[in-house]
Amino acid sequence: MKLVIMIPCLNEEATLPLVLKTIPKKIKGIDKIELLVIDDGSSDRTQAVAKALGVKNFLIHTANQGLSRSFRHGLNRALAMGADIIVLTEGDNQYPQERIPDLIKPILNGKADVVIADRQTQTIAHFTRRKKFFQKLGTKVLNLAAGTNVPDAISGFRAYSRAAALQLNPIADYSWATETTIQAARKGHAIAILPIKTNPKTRESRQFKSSWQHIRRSSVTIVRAFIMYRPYALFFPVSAILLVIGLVPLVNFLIIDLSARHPVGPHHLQGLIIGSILIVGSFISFTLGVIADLIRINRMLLEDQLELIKKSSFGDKQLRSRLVKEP
Ligand SMILES: Nc1nc2c(ncn2[C@@H]2O[C@H](COP(=O)(O)OP(=O)(O)O)[C@@H](O)[C@H]2O)c(=O)[nH]1
Ligand SMILES: [Mg+2]
Repeated sequence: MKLVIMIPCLNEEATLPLVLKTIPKKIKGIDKIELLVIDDGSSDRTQAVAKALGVKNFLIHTANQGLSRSFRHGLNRALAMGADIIVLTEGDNQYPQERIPDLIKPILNGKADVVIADRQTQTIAHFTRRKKFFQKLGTKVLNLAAGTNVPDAISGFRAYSRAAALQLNPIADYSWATETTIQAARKGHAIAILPIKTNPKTRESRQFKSSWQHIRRSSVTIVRAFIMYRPYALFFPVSAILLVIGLVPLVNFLIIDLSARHPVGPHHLQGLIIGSILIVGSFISFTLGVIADLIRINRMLLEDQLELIKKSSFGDKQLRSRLVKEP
């Protein structure tokens, strides 16, 4: 069993030594632990510091590409390194690396494919009330979209089994955490939760500069999650509501204006126009739902192919036997 611990870093020379120091050297059930530092265009001595402390594997972005891409590239590199389990932590020493053995336990025991550390955000002293509120709200809506029960949707301390990692394809620029949670759940991987206590803050979060930015980004992520994974849950209710609201003035027009009782007199053309617009809107929404659903199905097929391509290019041992077994 090989464990690859990946640490995305953007200028983390000051805190990376603390992270590396607290990573366990030996874990029961694991034969080999390898570290992978993802240097996302750092302008400081992150790489030199990591090298001096014994890190051998680097994935280097010569310019900053953002955490989402760092995560995606890192995941592929870890798979290519032959990881059976992949752990993700941060370079700012926010997470307690000493808990990695507990984090990977559900995967080692075959109980889960994804383990997400729960920061228990409601108890973190330096989080403002507003931050806590939106954290809670965002997590609730995400769970609704994903059909999960994850208490901390954006936690950056996670473990993935190889099987789960092969199936994750986050596409958005900043929402890899929520996206991969949804993808793992939708692909039928059990998700386990590990409650943790975060380390004292070493610096401000650079990902979330303000609550409003966080809300804006989370809203886009969640709407996109619905469109991508449960389009009918979004478009069909909208279509039904528009249909009902549109029918009222239209029926009213038909009864009043087309009935023989009022052959002349005031007409209700406004009703006809408004009703027609709403019903056309309802039809468009319904059609969008159908198209989005077809695209969702296509994406599933594409992802299956992508998984096979990844397996063959990462030299997965099981691939040949699986292909023989499943013609
Ligand atoms: N903010 C940010 N972090 C990055 C980037 N690329 C890699 N990282 C690393 O991703 C981790 C998360 O960033 P951080 O600022 O701690 O945000 P947090 O998730 O809110 O704690 C850190 O280890 C960073 O060094 C990037 O483009 N922006
Ligand atoms: Mg952090």
